[in-house]
Amino acid sequence: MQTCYSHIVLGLGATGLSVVRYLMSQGITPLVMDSRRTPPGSETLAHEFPDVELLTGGFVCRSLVQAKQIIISPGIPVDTPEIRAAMDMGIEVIGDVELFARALAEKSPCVVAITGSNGKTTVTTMVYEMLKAAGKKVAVGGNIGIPVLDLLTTDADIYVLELSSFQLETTFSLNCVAATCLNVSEDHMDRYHDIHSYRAAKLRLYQQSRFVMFNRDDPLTAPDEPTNQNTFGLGVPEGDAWGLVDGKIFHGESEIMNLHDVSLIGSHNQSNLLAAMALTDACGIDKQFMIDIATNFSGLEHRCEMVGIKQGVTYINDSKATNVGATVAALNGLSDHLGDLILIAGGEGKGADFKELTESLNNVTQLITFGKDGNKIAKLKPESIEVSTLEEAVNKAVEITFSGDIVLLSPACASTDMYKNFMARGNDFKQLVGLIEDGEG
Ligand code: UMA
Ligand code: ADP
Repeated sequence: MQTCYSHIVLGLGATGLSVVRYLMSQGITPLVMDSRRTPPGSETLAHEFPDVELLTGGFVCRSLVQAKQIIISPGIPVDTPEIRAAMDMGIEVIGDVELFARALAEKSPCVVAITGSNGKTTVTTMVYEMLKAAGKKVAVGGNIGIPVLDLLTTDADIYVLELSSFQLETTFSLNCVAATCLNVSEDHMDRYHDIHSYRAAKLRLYQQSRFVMFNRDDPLTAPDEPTNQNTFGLGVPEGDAWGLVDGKIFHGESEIMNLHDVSLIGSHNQSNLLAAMALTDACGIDKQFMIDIATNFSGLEHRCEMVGIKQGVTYINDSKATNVGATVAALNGLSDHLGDLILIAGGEGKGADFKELTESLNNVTQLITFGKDGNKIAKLKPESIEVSTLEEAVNKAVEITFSGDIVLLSPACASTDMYKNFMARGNDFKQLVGLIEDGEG
């Protein structure tokens, strides 16, 4: 006879493993299911918890409908028929972030949460660094790569979480000190009906925060209902808002610092910095700690990262640009450049409509595309070059560039058609650039 399980963990990636660990620490033995034949966490599960049952290759409806609670990983759409069927029967379906929220329910608010289509990891990292510099016991996790439940074993007073729309879909009771949605532009259109349902998933965060910071330059980030809110944006701030005046960062009428002293480059990063400062200000830290981090933090790997100069040509790795909005930001940031700009783009488009790229492609001298949806991007610019691999793309770029030019890898697509993840794609690019002969420019 088959055992009935009260808790079922769906998905055995990083999240599923963290959920199993958490439940086991609470004395609950769950059943685990994954639709993949060999989920990435199966070996670890067998090693750490040999008694936990794992079913692979699909979701077993009969078990799902007998459970009390289903904890679903972010990579699995809630709309999957087996999960819908369980929900229709009144079975509770939540994500790991909701379990985390419930574990903290007795505590006073101690979460700062960041969502948005682009800039989440950059802002999350800056907020973490600012709070740490101010002497707080701080832990960072979420979509950035560390499942939130794994943070509960750390000794932290405050948690800084990067949250994706996938995670927010199944989160109901976070109690944040402060939260933001940095921006909303099309992404994950293979999972959402349209940008409105994607936005709605992200903005669920606002109902779960005491204080909301939104981006006044992006109306899609504004809360639908007025709440305890403030704004950041690149224009002159009104009232208590955050913004820029004559090349300086201002909070209301008080000057914080000169943009010349900020290490990050690009106007999108100025927006990110304003958001990070506004969020940490809501945690009550001294402004000097924000200024110190703004002065020293020069950005993360794979995000408009300068790789090197070969034969006078500058190579930039923006492999983390997995959607159109990120590539637009990179191209806008390079619009003042005098030499030719070669863009390498393409990959898994996730159902995106690439038309939004068209205007920014005016800054591009030569477009080279590769990967599954490369041809869709190639159609947006006459005389684009279509190749099959990143190696061919780099070789082509070397052939056509001269000293003073820039070659930018900013794919506007996910990497999963050809690589394990965006980091593998970025590392491949860096390796290929490393192989280019370095002569006089
Ligand atoms: N999958 C199946 N069947 C299953 C379970 C998963 O096919 O039964 C597939 C999913 O479609 C997905 C992949 O497996 O393509 C991974 O899914 P997962 O939910 O097991 O992923 P985890 O390893 O738990 O990692 C997740 C986040 N992944 C996703 O949301 C897809 C990680 O964000 C996050 O760092 C981690 O939890 C810790 O919180 C990654 C991501 O790509 C970086 N996020 C998307 C993005 O940033 O655009 C939202
Ligand atoms: P996320 O975690 O949301 O993917 P990252 O900080 O990792 O954000 O940056 C991802 C990509 O988006 C990079 O290509 C980066 O240059 C770009 N980017 C960062 N901040 C912004 C922003 N505010 N607007 C548009 N693009 C951005």
